Amino acid sequence: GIYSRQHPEVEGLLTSATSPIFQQGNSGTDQQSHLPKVTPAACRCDVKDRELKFDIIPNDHPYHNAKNPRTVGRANEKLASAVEEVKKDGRTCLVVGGDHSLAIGSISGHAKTEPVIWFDAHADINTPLTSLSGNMHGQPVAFLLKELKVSGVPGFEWLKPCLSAEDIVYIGLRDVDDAEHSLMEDTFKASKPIHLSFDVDGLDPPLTPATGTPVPGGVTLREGIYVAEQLYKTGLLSAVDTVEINPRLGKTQEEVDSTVNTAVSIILSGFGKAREGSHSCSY
Ligand code: 5AB
Ligand code: MN
Ligand code: MN
Ligand code: MN
Repeated sequence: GIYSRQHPEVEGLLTSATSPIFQQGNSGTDQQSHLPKVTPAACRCDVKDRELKFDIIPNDHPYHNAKNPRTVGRANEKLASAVEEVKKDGRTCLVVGGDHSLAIGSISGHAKTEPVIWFDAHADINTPLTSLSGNMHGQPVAFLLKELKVSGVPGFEWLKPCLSAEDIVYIGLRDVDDAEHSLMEDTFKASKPIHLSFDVDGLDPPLTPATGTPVPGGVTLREGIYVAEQLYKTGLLSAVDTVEINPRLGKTQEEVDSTVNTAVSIILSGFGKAREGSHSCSY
């Protein structure tokens, strides 16, 4: 998105303060008291607030395994128009939710379809047919993807899927349902060979102290291994660099060992070594 540092203009859409819709799992918990007030003073932004109110649609029975489809669908329709207006004014849009089903409206309203970074432990790519929980917050990606062609859901007649698989980057995934695994396998088919150039200083410095230019606050070992594992699972990893490992820079034998051991675990993961307890799946 475009965000001007000199004259940041932010428009905040508060979606959950007065409405049970978009709350975690649509469970109706009151999150209002936990919401920080976004003030111009806090971030030196020119903030324009607006609060959206949503209708609860009566007799909103499930569509397959999608709960409250009409209520969530109409609310998202409203949110999409609000986001669209904010973007027409050239402002940066901040939506404070609320559960993740609101991404359907928010991303649709953003329409220009910038790449989306989906930062989440979950893939949220269940469809009304695959979801085991029935919760809409586990389904927004499926609703947004052109490839999945989710249709016929009452309340979502307005929705035109606006994302292609190549527009989404997932970060943080670590709890993906079996059905989601299969959907992702079919949808996010990479086709070109992949080159991984892995600089160990991307990891948190205590993991690889024997490196030349450490920077505080990096990726955890678990996260690094996860990246390597996922790349292995694509079957397309055709070259790997592991760089900036410099045993001479270790101040103690322990520092040298931890650096080397960390690099070795990343390499092994990139070449198919499975962790204990890692999700068994078809790829
Ligand atoms: B959240 C689960 N995959 O579909 C499902 O928090 C969890 O927006 C969804 O990422 C989690 O209910 C949804 C089991
Ligand atoms: Mn959630
Ligand atoms: Mn989510
Ligand atoms: Mn999640």
